[in-house]
Amino acid sequence: MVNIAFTIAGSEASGGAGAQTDLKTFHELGTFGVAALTCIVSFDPKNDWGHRFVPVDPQVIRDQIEAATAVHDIDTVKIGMLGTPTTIAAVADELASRSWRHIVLDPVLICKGQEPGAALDTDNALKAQILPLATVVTPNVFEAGALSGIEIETLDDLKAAAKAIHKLGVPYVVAKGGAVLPGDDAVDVLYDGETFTEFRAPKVGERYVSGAGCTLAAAITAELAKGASVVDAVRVAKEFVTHAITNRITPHTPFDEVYQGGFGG
Ligand code: PXL
Repeated sequence: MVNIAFTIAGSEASGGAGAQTDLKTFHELGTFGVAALTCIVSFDPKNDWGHRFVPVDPQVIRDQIEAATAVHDIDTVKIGMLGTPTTIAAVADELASRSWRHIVLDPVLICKGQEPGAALDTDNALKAQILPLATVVTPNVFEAGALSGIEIETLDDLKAAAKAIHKLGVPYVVAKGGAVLPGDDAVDVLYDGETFTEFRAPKVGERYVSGAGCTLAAAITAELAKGASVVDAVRVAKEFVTHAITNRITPHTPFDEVYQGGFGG
């Protein structure tokens, strides 16, 4: 039997992030990938690769979630970019009307190309309506700072932020130091309300890599769909994203893109 992994996320047409990345990750980790699209992001080569962003009609998002969950037995879902308060309200309603074993939230807060005012509305809606439904949340340093109100410069700050986000009602917080915190290793921490588990890997390369956050959260989702515990899912996901970063491609953009292929050898 193949396990189903579901993502509710945006399309990023170049294949480096979003639903495209989630599906590749789901497939590489041996699950059957299913996706409902929330928005369409198209990088603009004529405007410094800025994000052109088009939301999908909320009823169409609802229809996709209805279709996916009617076709399959799905108990594990990843939430990626939602993008607008209207989208967030629709997705929150659809999530709340079904039962899930795990909801993995990658709290994508800022999409370049959105107006700051609109983005603030979106951040607040995500925190109020989606975060309380999540069982696992995977903020990076910026998102952990925004969700907790804590300024993060060190690993201890990151741990304090993870504790604060746990207090907001999320059972498992995966706070990602990634390449941002000082030191030779990319360090992520899992906090489950009692214990911190650290996951380390040597930092890779100098250039920014798109899609690492999506890949980590998607890999956690795939492992949970297969029945792993959260700590084991995060351990495999950290190995998986390190592999995808190491094997990245260098396209025409000023940043590289993760490549998930060949993980199993
Ligand atoms: O990596 C964040 C992200 C998530 N989802 C979509 C994106 C991006 C960044 O470009 O476009 C659809």
